[in-house]
Amino acid sequence: MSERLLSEIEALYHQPLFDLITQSRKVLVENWKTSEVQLCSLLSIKTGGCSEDCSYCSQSAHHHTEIDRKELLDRETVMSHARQAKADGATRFCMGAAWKGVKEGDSKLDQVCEMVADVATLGMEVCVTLGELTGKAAERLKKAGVTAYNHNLDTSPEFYPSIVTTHTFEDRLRTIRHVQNTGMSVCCGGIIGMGETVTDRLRLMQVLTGFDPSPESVPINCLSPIPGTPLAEQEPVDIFDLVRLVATARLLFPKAKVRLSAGRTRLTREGQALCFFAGANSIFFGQKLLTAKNPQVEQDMALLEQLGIRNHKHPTEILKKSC
Ligand code: SAM
Ligand code: DTB
Ligand code: SF4
Repeated sequence: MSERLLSEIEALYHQPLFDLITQSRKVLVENWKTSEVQLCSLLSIKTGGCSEDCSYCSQSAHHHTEIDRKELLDRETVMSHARQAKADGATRFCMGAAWKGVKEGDSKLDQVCEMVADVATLGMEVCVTLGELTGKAAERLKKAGVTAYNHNLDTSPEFYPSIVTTHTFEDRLRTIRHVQNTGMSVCCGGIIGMGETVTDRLRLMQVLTGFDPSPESVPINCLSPIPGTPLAEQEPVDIFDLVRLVATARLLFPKAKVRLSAGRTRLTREGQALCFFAGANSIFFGQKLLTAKNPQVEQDMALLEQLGIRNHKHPTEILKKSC
């Protein structure tokens, strides 16, 4: 797939807001059930002590943050979280580890593969985010049952060196290519509110339009400012900037799940409703993300109910119906 022109993406993004969301709504309606969003559950399977210096992240060993470091969870603990997530309605279970990455031959990769195989028996989509992968590590994860690998580019190639210096944008792209080569789906998006410009946000979108295949999901995170990180004092993102980006992502990636990810605690109910109207069709639910707060489950359920939005059908329910 060749990248869309930046000028085309800018023209979409900068049109009058109601014209933009009228278009993005149409694309959402044509491709998705607008009365459903996917509920995803997130679990940090290894927390803190990461060698990388990502300036937004609570888990970097370069910053002095107040998180409880935790070594890799055991299989049983992960499985009990996954069972609970399924019982709570999640159709996707995402496991995240604070690692620079994993290689074949690492015992930690063997352990994650066992967790993945366990969770896959529950019939949920299984997503992992473990940092850099070699081609062989990606193959092992695919064989173990991973359905999607999350590896965000986070921002534009130009702004990336201002937020991370221990690895490069090109390193991130290499991992994504390894994942694509296995046939695993790619979940790739970014963070807004780190001090980047609108052009940086749209350059990220532009890079994503060059992916072949197109990303299966595009998480849009609003920075969750973490005390002790260099970005602790960043101002919240303007809601209309977020809505514009969600709508633009919907137009560029009609078949992707556009996931309203971190930072929802700083959004109003009305703001979130507008994001769903404009094209978002997935959220992380549960009271914690990896380390940061997420809205209370009851609040999320009440909001979805008020909007008349249901959970995506569980994959096993769809199977039962078609048998
Ligand atoms: N270590 C792996 C990696 O870097 O890909 C996986 C875990 S990392 C925490 C996953 C993603 O969470 C990051 O790429 C970033 O997009 C998002 N993230 C981390 N901290 C965040 C924060 N404070 N606010 C918003 N998003 C954040
Ligand atoms: C993604 O794009 N957002 C999620 C998931 N993929 C792994 C992570 C959000 C992390 C927010 C900060 C924290 O919890 O520490
Ligand atoms: Fe480590 Fe990932 Fe956090 Fe960067 S975003 S510091 S790689 S856990």
